[in-house]
Amino acid sequence: MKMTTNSLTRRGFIKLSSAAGSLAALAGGVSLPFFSRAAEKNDTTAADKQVVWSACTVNCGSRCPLRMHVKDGEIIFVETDNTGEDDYDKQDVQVRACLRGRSLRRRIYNPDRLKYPLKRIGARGEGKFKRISWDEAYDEIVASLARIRKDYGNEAIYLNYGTGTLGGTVTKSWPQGRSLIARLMNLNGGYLNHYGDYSTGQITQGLDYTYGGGWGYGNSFSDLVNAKLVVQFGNNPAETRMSGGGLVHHYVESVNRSDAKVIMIDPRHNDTVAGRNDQWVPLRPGTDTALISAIAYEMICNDWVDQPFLDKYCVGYDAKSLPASAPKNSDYKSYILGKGEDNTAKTPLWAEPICGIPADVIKDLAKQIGTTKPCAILQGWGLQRTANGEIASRAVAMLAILTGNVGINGGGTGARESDSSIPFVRFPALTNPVETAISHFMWTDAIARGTQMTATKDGVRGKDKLDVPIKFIWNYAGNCLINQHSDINRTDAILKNEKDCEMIVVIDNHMTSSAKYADIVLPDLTIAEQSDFAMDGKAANMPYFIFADKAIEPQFESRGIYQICSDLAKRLGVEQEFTEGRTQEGWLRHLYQLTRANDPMLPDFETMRQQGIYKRPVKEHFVAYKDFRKDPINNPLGTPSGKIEIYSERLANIAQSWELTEGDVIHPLPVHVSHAEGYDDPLRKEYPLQLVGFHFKSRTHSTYGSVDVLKGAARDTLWMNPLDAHSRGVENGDRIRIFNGRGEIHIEAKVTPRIMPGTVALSQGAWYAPDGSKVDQGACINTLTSQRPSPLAKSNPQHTNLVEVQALQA
Ligand SMILES: Nc1nc2c(c(=O)[nH]1)N[C@H]1C(S)=C(S)[C@@H](COP(=O)(O)OP(=O)(O)OC[C@H]3O[C@@H](n4cnc5c(=O)[nH]c(N)nc54)[C@H](O)[C@@H]3O)O[C@H]1N2
Ligand SMILES: Nc1nc2c(c(=O)[nH]1)N[C@H]1C(S)=C(S)[C@@H](COP(=O)(O)OP(=O)(O)OC[C@H]3O[C@@H](n4cnc5c(=O)[nH]c(N)nc54)[C@H](O)[C@@H]3O)O[C@H]1N2
Ligand code: SF4
Ligand SMILES: [Mo]
Repeated sequence: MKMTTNSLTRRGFIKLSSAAGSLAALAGGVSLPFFSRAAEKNDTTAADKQVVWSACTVNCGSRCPLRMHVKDGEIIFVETDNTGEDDYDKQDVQVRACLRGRSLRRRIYNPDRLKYPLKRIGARGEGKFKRISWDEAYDEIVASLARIRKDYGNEAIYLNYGTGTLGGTVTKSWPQGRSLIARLMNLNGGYLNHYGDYSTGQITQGLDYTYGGGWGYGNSFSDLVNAKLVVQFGNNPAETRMSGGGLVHHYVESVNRSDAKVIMIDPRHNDTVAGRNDQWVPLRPGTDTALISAIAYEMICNDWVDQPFLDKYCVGYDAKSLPASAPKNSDYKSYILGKGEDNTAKTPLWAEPICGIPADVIKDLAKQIGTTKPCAILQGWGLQRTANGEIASRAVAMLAILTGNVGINGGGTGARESDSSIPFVRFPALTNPVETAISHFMWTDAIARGTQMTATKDGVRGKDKLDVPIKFIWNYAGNCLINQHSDINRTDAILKNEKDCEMIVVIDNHMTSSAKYADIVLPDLTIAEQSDFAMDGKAANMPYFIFADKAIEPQFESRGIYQICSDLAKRLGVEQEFTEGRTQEGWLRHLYQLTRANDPMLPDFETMRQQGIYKRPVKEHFVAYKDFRKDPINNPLGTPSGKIEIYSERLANIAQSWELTEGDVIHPLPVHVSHAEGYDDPLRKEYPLQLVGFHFKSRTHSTYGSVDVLKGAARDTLWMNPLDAHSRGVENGDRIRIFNGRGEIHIEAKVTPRIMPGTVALSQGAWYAPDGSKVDQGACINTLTSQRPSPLAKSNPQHTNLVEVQALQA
């Protein structure tokens, strides 16, 4: 959309001409002059109408500005960014919201919206509540906190994972340790920490052992213009980074500009390859390590590996660079060639029956990857959200390492792409006096068997073992209490026992399945009912942030998180320490002032409020570990050796000292291992199909899941290959039951060749809707997933499941 009524300033921001209209003061905000082309057409008497910049702050990997058209105090429709020329080459791109953000109005005014504070009167999960006043709710919470602190201490208080509003600044829900709840609890003696997250628990640890620094970085998507070949493992930006000015936009524009061929390795023909002339290589879930080992075999045998790179930058490729502590023949090359402990050469014929990819296709992949330079190797986060995702994520990196593509333009590291954001001073959460931490995924265990959990068995950090179980849960902007955490029936049984976890407080906008398990429910404001900065606008070369202003008054009796925490702080005797005498608006101004002091290029607060979005194009592509590549002595990596660790001594030590569940493997090398509920688990006799989840365009996890038009636009179905469907008498559109030992779901089948035979796929995030006989008619995949943690990160293996499918009688 070209701007006609406003002039453009540098970077394509709208400068509002004074003649464009008068600024009408809103309570707590300033409305924008009316200039929308669409609205002009619809309504020429626009004096009573305002357009207010807001934002979509959910956890979808993007962040989008929304322009709320408000009439008589009601949002009547939603538009998105209309600034700039929308020209990629000029790095002046409109950050256009996806179908979800554009339907935010329907989420705000949804019949499921929470209206008043509630107190549970039925059993947990039953959804029976009575309306109470805010004062009553606060009294209950404060009394419970005091009792639990006295009886168990602060380590019994837990802040559950929740990303519903991670894009906010005041409203920021994730990381939990940086939320306002954390600030409040830090002023009240602290709480039990968690490390890791549901998104990246395994890769964060896996790639830390390879590249160091806690995280594996990749080149920016914009750098794909320099690539000659792009190889992606389970990466689906078309569905998981949907913002128009965000990452998928940079991906598409860059790939279109380069001559690079794209190869997608994924059990599903995902939306990123769909409709493009790309090569799809389907494989069995959880077998990427076998494929990669066989590609490595071909590359070694054909001399396609970059030996000088391996010698100079890496530890443990061959005997030359193996650490002194490592046993003989424990290097990667020996493992691949069959000279290691298992005496098995990882030939394409060895890999074929494991991953289900024909040996000649594997050979061809090896040739393409080994002989085309530069080659960008990328992974999404799907293959690491698995039973041994730590090893799988390290294996993908091996392809980039063997070919010497790390640290160069057009290359990559095997990690996911990096993005850039504009540094912003965050709301200070203060310091937690408690240092003990569990993995984000182990909280149900910490309720049920907390004092049995140890450092070497369960990954407890900061202490050898937990001293107390979890007794109090804060659940702010999260649906992980039920919907998004694995094995709903197990969670249900644990939470139903009110003697174990004694108090659950849910702060949300909607009556979610998690809210139904709360003892106290507090109705929060949506982003449209308050002002906040929306941060971390994700883009390759054009980071941005948004001023999300208050568009409408609070609905019903809902209160914002800042007010809720301030009110509770008052009752806890720490009001002054919590607020520091500032209102929410005061904090926004304060944080922005601190940010601007570090970054004087930013517009002043009022200008920012009016222009809504600030974009900052960056000229250079980001190349991960570029400095290390140039000079590894002076720019060492964060690993103990300062080099890329193919063989990790740290992992070798952990493998020897931790107590692992039978069948779990931690290994110093990225080797292929069997794991629970994999393709070779004997349990397949009973449950023969591998079930993977995926993140779906009609929702952000469960958020937006109750919006009717979105449900209609992209329906939940179980993807099944015709071979698997027809052998079970299932036709496209039939209703089916999916089940395993943990639960059962009823849903419609989508019979499609877009899925690997033997594998079925179900989108994650659908709203759990049990029908009284424990069958989930809502088709929430977590009815079927497992709480068995991954070996190293103790993280969620939610894409690793065995199931069976049967047709349901019509
Ligand atoms: N099986 C399976 N499970 C998964 C995954 C998977 O791939 N497969 N993915 C996992 C991943 S990667 C993640 S990140 C998690 C995500 O799990 P969650 O962080 O729980 O994400 P959502 O389901 O979107 O829940 C966010 C909640 O915040 C609420 N919310 C939205 N806006 C606001 C607001 O302004 N204020 C308040 N108070 N609440 C708000 C929403 O109503 C919703 O209840 O799920 C994990 N679960
Ligand atoms: N629309 C939308 N976008 C989102 C979200 C959302 O809920 N909705 N959630 C956001 C969040 S919090 C996150 S963490 C990211 C998640 O981003 P990802 O984790 O990358 O997304 P997924 O869809 O879980 O997985 C990506 C792909 O991996 C494939 N895959 C699964 N198992 C394997 C395997 O063993 N090997 C290989 N090679 N591929 C495999 C899946 O089929 C899928 O196509 O998405 C973000 N974006
Ligand atoms: S869900 Fe994500 S891509 Fe869609 S509008 Fe919201 S922030 Fe943008
Ligand atoms: Mo995530």
